[in-house]
Amino acid sequence: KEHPAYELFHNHTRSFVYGLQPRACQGMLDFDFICKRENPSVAGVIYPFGGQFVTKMYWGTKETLLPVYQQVEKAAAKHPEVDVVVNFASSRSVYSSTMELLEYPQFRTIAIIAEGVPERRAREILHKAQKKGVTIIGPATVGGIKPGCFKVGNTGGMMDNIVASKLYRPGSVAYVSKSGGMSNELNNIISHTTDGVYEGIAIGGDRYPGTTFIDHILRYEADPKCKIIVLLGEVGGVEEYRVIEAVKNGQIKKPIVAWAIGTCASMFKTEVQFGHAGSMANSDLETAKAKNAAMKSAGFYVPDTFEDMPEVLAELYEKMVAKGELSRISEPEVPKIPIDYSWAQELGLIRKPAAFISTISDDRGQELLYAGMPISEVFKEDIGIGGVMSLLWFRRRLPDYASKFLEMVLMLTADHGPAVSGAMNTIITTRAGKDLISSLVAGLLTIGTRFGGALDGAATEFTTAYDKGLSPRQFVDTMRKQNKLIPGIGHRVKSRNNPDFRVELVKDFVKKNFPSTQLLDYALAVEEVTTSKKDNLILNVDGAIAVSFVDLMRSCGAFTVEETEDYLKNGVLNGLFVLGRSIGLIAHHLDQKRLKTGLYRHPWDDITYLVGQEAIQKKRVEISAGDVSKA
Ligand code: Q5B
Repeated sequence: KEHPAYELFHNHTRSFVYGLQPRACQGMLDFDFICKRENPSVAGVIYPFGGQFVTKMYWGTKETLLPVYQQVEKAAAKHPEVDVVVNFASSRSVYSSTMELLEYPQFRTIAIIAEGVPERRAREILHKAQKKGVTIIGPATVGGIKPGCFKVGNTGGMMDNIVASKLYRPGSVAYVSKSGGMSNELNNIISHTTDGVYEGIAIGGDRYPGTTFIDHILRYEADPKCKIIVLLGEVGGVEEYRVIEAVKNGQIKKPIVAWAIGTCASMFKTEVQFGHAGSMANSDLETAKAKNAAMKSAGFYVPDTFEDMPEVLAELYEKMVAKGELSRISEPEVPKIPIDYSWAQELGLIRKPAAFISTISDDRGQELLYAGMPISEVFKEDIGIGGVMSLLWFRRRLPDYASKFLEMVLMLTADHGPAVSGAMNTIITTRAGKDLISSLVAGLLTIGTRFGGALDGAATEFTTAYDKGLSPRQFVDTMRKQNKLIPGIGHRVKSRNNPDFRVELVKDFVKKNFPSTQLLDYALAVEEVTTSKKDNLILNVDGAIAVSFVDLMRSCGAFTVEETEDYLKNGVLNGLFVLGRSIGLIAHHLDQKRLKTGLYRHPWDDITYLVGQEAIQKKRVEISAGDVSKA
């Protein structure tokens, strides 16, 4: 359908958004949705710098995809119905992108949002646009809005604002202003004093806007659906006089309510540059005061102050209704605003059970918190890695000796040479060419009930026996009867004669610092029994740490009995070995890398091959049984 030239936007207008501006796109689609448009006003995004092909948006509450084009040519060819481009290109690239857009005759309106476009560039754009008959809105603008039809980019602000100003349906009052912020003010005033906004354009505050007041007011004059025009001018420039001229020569007959902002400029001793690049009076004619006076004498409805504008507008509207020049419209149902989940949550409108709960750390605020303790405090108080472990593992500060013990455990278990199971696995994995994490994990996965992972078992068995009142001998016998090895007892190389100094250090520290050492004493008494059988059945490093830790939890006053049981059940003690030994395993990985060792292959002579032995044995039995056929 052909649309008259005065109609820049209608409820089938289709546009491209130039630049990746998901919020603006979403705002436009939300506006379309509450206006009950049949199709979205944004046909696609043009973004020359990405390889993205679609961007996800909402249409109402459903998700939809917007195509992203890298070339204008492709976008234009794919969507010949698009005649509006909202150009979000930066001030650096807006010139080249707009000049390129102007090469495509299908684009009839281009809104340029960028601020700081060099004036010479703006004039070149304007020159070319005029030659091609293209309407430019901007630069340095939010754009404009046509209620019920189309919204340029971020015009109108948030959706609740748009609904409050009834911009989801057309009224009869069309306005033109320079500032986007002030156009929000006008939306509000017009919606409260008349039947609402028919169209609003913010031409931008630069000295050389692509279109000026008169361009839009002439369109409004030609458009029969616009009944009242509002002009919000300002100090600087002479564009208001062109409107005055058009009123005087009869080109514009519709009533204009007008005000030029900046009347306070006369209060200053020197000439004042207001917010916009063009808002400075270079002569008396350009002052807001002179403009207001000239507009008033030309028959515009000019209030005494801007604050009086709503009253003047309301009076005019009521008068026109009374005269039958305007009829009141029946209000459609206020549309429900699709509201983003995160925004609704921020407003406290919705609640949802969280899928995850965390009670140990929080990175949402300004400062990271460990169990409520700001990270800066962690360092100020120099709580060390033991202090950090007590916060994160146990959600509380433990006494200093407890933090020290945690650190001691990490230091003692950090490594036990390359020959132990975990280190071997890490080394072999590294030599197979794997990365640090894979090599570390290969080593860690070796930790189990026999190697390094006997702490939890030791804590459980020793504690249960102790709490049951079993004597060390009874405990050892019970375990033997059950055919169970005692976790925490025994070592492949350490023995009574070759004591493990790590265990000696633990014993020494615990005896000196812990309020109670009942479990450790009990375990040492068990060791007396087991070593009497075999020299290497000592209380090993896993066992010594485990029983000492139970002593700590039971006697330091920071844990209840239930908490102690829960932590032990949940495997905290093996966690100590895993954490400590990670240090060593990483060291072995780095060591092998440093040495540039090659792929490891185990020597044949270190493996006993029994392949085929069973089959030969079976044959021998058959032959001796007389089955000659099988011989
Ligand atoms: N017998 C550690 O065994 C080892 C007995 C036992 C009662 C026991 C063994 C064991 C429990 C698990 C444990 C942690 C496999 C060890 C660690 C970290 C490490 C490692 C490193 C590091 C050693 C000989 C005779 C048999 C057995 C009896 C053995 N253990 N009786 N309770 N616990 N311990 N693991 O020397 O009558 O002859 O049949 O499983 O606590 O992993 O440095 O290498 O920092 O990396 O091979 O320190 O004790 O002894 O199995 O030949 O048994 O003693 O029943 O009796 P062995 P076996 P019998 S610390």
